Amino acid sequence: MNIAIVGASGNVGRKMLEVLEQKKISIEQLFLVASSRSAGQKVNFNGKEHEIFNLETYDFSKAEITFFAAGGKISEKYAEKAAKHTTVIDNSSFFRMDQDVPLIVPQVNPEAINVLKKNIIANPNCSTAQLVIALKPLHDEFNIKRVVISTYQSVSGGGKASMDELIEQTKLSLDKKKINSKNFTKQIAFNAIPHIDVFADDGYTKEELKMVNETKKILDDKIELTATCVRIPVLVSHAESVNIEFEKPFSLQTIHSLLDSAEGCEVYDKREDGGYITPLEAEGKNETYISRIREDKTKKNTLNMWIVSDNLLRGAALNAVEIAELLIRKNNG
Ligand code: 2RA
Repeated sequence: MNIAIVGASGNVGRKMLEVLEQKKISIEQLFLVASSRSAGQKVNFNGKEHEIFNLETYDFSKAEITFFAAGGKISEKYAEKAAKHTTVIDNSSFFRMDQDVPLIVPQVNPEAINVLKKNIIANPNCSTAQLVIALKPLHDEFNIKRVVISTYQSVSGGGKASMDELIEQTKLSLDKKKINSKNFTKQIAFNAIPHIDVFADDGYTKEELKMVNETKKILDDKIELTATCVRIPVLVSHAESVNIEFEKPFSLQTIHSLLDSAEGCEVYDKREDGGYITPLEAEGKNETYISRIREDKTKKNTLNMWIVSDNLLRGAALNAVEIAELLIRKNNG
């Protein structure tokens, strides 16, 4: 299998290399591709140096599978052209709601891979991926009616420059120096910003609309959802406070065991000091953690819980590589 990564020098591209090394997919040749700014740089993969190719002149027929992790504009410009020669797994939002492009979390809707009209598969938004992986086993059993989500999203969702800026702002703030935010709409250090991605006319942000629309596409169009997405001064991992109303009554014990046995999920819920998972602990882990599971006593058949996952892994690189594994299994019959 020959594999290519477009955006190999970015946050998600570099994570993909780490995941591919761990997964030990048998890769014959790996092609790393990026803009002219990074072209020519050398990157180590499995103990071997790989030179980064220039996207503008790269030949997409070199690899059977090509990951795109360079943002929506690059996917818009190059992915359909590339898909004539290679199966594209796209991490951007550009094709996610395209009816002819499956949007996949392998543990939730693997069957969607069977119809590949454009030879492009979309990877969901990070905050959606960790949500649906936890909702799926509960929806199968108790039928979800409505979900209310508040997110606590790390700055790595905004890229490497946002991570660097959080560190820089934190130092400036401790030194009582003036802060001019570049990658954030307000100071992020020691703050929380209720705004991720651009505003739509109805007052929701695009990040909030992505959570709603993508969850419906992946899991079930009938589920009603509403979200508030907030950026917090954490480097990696997104957390979500989630309120779920079911059609059927549930027991907390069944919720625990369904979540704990679901592939990709792990329950850590001790009802004591520190008996929950925080973003720092989820960093670098493949699991989506669920804690603080409790009944919402104000509404029938309703539950509260806390979901935490490494946004660069489940929300991006790991999910994309698992889609590739699914594709390879399908192609091998
Ligand atoms: C963010 N969800 O956290 C976005 C990244 N895809 O900004």
